[in-house]
Amino acid sequence: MQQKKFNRYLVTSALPYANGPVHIGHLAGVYIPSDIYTRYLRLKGCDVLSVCGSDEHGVPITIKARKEGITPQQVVDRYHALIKRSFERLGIAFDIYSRTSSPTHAATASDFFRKLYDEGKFVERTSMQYYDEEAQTFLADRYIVGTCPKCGNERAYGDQCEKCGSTLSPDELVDPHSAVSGSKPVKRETKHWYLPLNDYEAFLRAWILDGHKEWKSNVYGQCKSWLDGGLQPRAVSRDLDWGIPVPVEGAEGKVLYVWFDAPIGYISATKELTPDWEKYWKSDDTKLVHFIGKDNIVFHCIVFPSMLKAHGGYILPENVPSNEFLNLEGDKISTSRNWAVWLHEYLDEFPGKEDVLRYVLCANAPETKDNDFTWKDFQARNNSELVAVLGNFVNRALVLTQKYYGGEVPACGLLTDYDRATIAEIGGIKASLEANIEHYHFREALKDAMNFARIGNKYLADTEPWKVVKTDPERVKTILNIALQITANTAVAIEPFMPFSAGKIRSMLAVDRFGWEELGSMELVAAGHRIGSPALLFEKIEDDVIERQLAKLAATKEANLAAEKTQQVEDQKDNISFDDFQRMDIRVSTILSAEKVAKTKKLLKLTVDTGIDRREIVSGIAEHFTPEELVGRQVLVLVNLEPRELKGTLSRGMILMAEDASGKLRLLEPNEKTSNGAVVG
Ligand code: B3M
Ligand code: ZN
Repeated sequence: MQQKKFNRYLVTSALPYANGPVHIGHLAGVYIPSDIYTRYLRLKGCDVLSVCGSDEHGVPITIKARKEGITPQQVVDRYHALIKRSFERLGIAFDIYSRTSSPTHAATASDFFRKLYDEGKFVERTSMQYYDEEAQTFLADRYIVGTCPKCGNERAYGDQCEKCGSTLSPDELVDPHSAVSGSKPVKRETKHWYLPLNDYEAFLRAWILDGHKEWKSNVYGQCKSWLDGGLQPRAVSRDLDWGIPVPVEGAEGKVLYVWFDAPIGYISATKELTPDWEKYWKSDDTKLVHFIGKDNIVFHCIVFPSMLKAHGGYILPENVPSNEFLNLEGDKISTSRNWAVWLHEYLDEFPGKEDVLRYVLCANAPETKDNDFTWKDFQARNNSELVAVLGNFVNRALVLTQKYYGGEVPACGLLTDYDRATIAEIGGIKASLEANIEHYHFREALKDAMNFARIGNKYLADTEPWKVVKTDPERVKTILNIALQITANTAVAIEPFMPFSAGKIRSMLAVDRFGWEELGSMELVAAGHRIGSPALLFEKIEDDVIERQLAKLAATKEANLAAEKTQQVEDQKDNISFDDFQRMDIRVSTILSAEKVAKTKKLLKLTVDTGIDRREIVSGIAEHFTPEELVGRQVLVLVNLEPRELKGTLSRGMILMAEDASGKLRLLEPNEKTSNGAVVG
């Protein structure tokens, strides 16, 4: 197929929700691939803009605000700043990192909606939605909680049960109630505007299924199944008080659906970046590429293109090279369960190792299938690839040049066949490296970039200049000249992937910049040029560093387990009258003796002083308490419970216990020594 000629590039990266920090899954899925691609285009001198920003609307942000008792604006202000700073620290070089709470975005998204509205591109529909009469607000699905019909989880949401993963609708919940006020919601009629995606099916089929067969199979396949499943009209407004107000009369209390407004954020960010924004968004010699995670494919390949088509005048994405998901230590990364390696924490705990994370997340990227990040692999790749190959090669080339020639690049003399073979190998990498980047195969591209150092490392090991220098110093000049040219090539090749290390190599070579077009040349550093002082690019990561990270995750897992167990609270029982309660006779008592009941796992036989008398009580607590730990304890006893014969003992009463959702039992003891027989009321 004839390759289309593009004169400029517009690279967008999915706008991270500003309701939490960025983690390694976001980086591996979206931001590192996007940054590699953008840096590469810039190095080649292309006209490229890279836009991103915080996605600051939507229900998750309002839930976070409610949970913390702050405003949504305070939530997004906190996380927008944290995310923006974290990206900067990791060297993710967007041309702009904006935010969808910006005035430019509000105007852009409103105008976009208004144009579609005025041109009758929406379908208006009324539907019955859940409404909280106490809080006087419509409830988004996530704001309705109840019992999951599939697994009985009593804290399932109206859109999803986080326990069994089922996708739900509020009507499926048993005993639905409002997460805002706790009251039982009622159904109330509400009007919304829908984009009739079904009207764009033919266009999408032609554009994607016929026109973009080259898209990654995971993306193409998902689009095909959406299209084969038949597209439905999709609501583009919501009953929420946080978001961009729907810009039409009679729409009080309604905002643009977050997935309508967010992609327009790419356009508003470009507007904020340059007055020439239309050249990028409206000329069909612009190559528009969206970098996203797989859960955003439908919005970037079906919904947003349909919006752009409906609006008219905009180009469509040339490619949407979505990655799959990255897991952590074999488990799904989860913000709510704090199961993540947070970027800002990594940057604080591993100062100077920004490129190590960039390298590992690229080398391990979930490009075609979900992949797993482990700290052991992080350590192994750092130690055996970055330290032992890249760092070792560069350091030897520079240190030997310092040692033998006082830092002056020696002239290259006669070449051996091995030299020529090595130079040819070096010259052959560029084509593969470029092709892999341009086809979004960044893992393979990184291997190509690392091949410069691999070949250099082997060249020095094979030619052993430290030995040959004693017998043939002229030969060593050629060897080190070649090694320095390979070092310079390495700096060029790794720049898109590891910009910090590329910069360090350039400064150690005392060269400000290399042009991408020079990649493969063996004359990047001229004979006689004086290099700078060598320093190690990477340092070994020891086991204890990894152990600390694994311990941190273990503590998180422990905390999650405890939280899960105590999270489910028994529902309140039906009310009883005061008289009912008065009929119970509960006394403070002391356990005088305790023993296991033979042939049972759960039963203990206790002798108890109730202040009224001494009596035997059989209690099913043997799996929670040893006899020893009970003797002498004061407990509360329901003394007027009908006596029962249990395993040969007449049990007269019940020891009162507290049992949490995990089934853990706890004694209820008076807060100080109390006389037996004291009445509990
Ligand atoms: N805020 C990211 C997500 O789904 C979403 C991307 C918007 S890109 C326009 O995690
Ligand atoms: Zn469930």
